Order: sequence, then C-alpha cells, then structure tokens
Amino acid sequence: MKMTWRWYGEGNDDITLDHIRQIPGVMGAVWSLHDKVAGEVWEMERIQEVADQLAAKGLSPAVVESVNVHDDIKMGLPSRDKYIDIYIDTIRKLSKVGVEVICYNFMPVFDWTRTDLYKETKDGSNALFYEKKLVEGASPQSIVDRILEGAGEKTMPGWEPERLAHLEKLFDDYSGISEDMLFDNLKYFLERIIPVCQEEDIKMAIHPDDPPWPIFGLPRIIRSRDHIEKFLKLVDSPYNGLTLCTGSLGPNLSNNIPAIIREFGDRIHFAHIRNVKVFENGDFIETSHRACDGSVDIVEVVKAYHEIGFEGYARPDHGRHLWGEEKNCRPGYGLYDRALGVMYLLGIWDTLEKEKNK
Ligand code: DNO
Repeated sequence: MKMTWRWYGEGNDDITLDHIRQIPGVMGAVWSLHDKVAGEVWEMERIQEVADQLAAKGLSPAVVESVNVHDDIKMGLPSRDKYIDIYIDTIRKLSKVGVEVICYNFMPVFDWTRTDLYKETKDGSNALFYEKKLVEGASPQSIVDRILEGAGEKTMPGWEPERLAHLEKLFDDYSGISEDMLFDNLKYFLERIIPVCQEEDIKMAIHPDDPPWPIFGLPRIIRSRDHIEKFLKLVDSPYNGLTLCTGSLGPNLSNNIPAIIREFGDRIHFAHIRNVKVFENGDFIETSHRACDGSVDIVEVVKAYHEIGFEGYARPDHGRHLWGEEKNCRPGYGLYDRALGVMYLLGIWDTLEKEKNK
C-alpha cells in the first residue's frame, strides 16, 4: 500500500508540500489542475509544472484526482466524441510525467453531496454531515445554495458555481436518462479510452457515488457490489478499475466493504479510506478514521487490503476539522485529522506486516 495525500496545488491549498512530506509514510501527492473545467484541454506546460513541484519535494505524481468527465459524455450526446478526444489527449500527456492512476467519477450533476459542511460534534470539532430527510424533501437548488453559502470563498471540486448556475438546464438534460443508459454511456467512454490507457500504462479508477443511492431522481450507478461487478465487466481490462472509497459506500450499511475488497482487489488501483457514522434515520456524519468512532470497520478494511497484498495507492480521505482549522481548510480536507488518519492506517498495516513476518 503506497500512502498519498490529496493536494489542491500551489497557492490553492493552505497545506503545503512541506507539510505533506513530513507526514510519516506519505510518498506522493494526489493532484489535479483544479482550475480546469470538464472538457478543457490540459496544457503540457501546466502538467510539467506540477510534476516538477512534486519532484522538488521528493513526492510522487503518480495519482491524479480527478480528470473530470464532461456532461455530454455522461449524457451520450453527439458532441461526446470531441470531449473524449480531449480526455485521451490528457491521458497521453499525463503518462509523460509518470502518472499511473487517474481517478474520475461518472455521477450526473453532483459529485459528493452533503447538507452541512461544518456540523458541530460533541467534542467541539466539526465535520461534513448528510441529513437524509432534508435532501429528500428539498429542491436541488436549495441544497446547492446551502453548500455554496457554507463554502464561502473556498472552491470545492464537484461544486463549481459556474456549472451549478445552470442547474435547471442540467436537470432537464438528464431527465429521461436511466441507470441503463448511463451505463451504456460509460461503456462507450471506456471502450474509447481504455486501449489508450493500455498503451500509456495508465489505470483508470472510477470513484463510487457518494452517497450510495440516487438523489433528486438522478441515476447513480456505482454504489454496491453488484454495480461494481457490472461496471468492471463493461470493459474487462485491468486498466478499467476502481477507486474504492469506504466513505462513499459506507453510508449504505449493506455494503460489505472488506468483502468487496477481497472480491475485486486486483481491480482496485486507488483506496480512499475514511469512516462515517450512520444513524438509524439514515443520516450520517464523517468521523475520525478509528473503527470504533464510525460504522465502517476500518481495521477490517485495512486487514482486507493487507490480505490481498494490496500494492496500489491509498489516501486518508476526509477528516473532521480540528482545533479551529475550518477557517482555512476545504471541507473534509484539513491537515490534522487526515494526518492522524494516516498514522492510524499505517499503524494497522505495520502491525499486520510484523505479524506476517514473524
Ligand atoms: C470527495 C472526493 C470526490 C472525488 C471525485 C472523483 O472528497 O472523494 O470528489 O474526488 O468523485 O472524481
């Protein structure tokens, strides 16, 4: 397991590469060109610039999260080919600087969805929260307004105000697109890009839907073991793989994540590891990584990765915001709880390694 850390880029993240390289065990920064909207060309100079910044600090550039997929591809519009050509151009360029894995998602309109960005918890820290009833009863616009207001000046991937300004049109465009159609459109995309990935030796790693159920009537297709199995068969190649996110699959308690890891382990290229506490009414809050703090047994998750001999990339996913850091950090992406998470994950891993080598 190679431990990494999501970094938003020079001047766009209060956590610097110098902070990151001092966290024990972290060997790479997961990066992207965060100012690029889906479908935009990534210039080689910009890519090289980030690769150089990482190399100067001894950090690997092997994982990019995300290269976002244009809605026309997700909707299967005739213009999709133009956007797939641009995607392919980006894949080829990324391979030149040593990128090995590209994380992306195929969620319509919204990436991750929450109702509160800074929900206060008993110990005075705060964290991302999802209130099920609120989403069920609310209009998409009211959730967008709530989240963007909460974010203030901070930009958040998946919540680009420019894109969400056309919310009604986006919903209109997706109306009539069923789960099956979305799967077909994903297959079309994969059939075009996976041969290029094989040539360039770059593995695609789809991110599951977060939360793992349909919202606002939009189809969501990567949210359970069966969805994952169907997805992997769309193009049966090691280059067509997964970002296995415990926090995205976790809010549906019937998702047995350790079992999913054991079953599909050879197709997991990137592990997002975090915990969520799911309440009886279906609400959930993000917690520390510790198994006893949430509903996902992170010890069993790490055990499953260890058992399959996982050699892919991992990162601590969201953490709570601690010690007042919410004033500066992106929701879910503070320094402290994620750094504590790294140490928890590596603590379990190292213990298992030691036992194995006894
Ligand atoms: C949330 C992230 C997601 C993820 C995308 C991948 O914090 O895990 O936004 O980056 O879904 O495309």
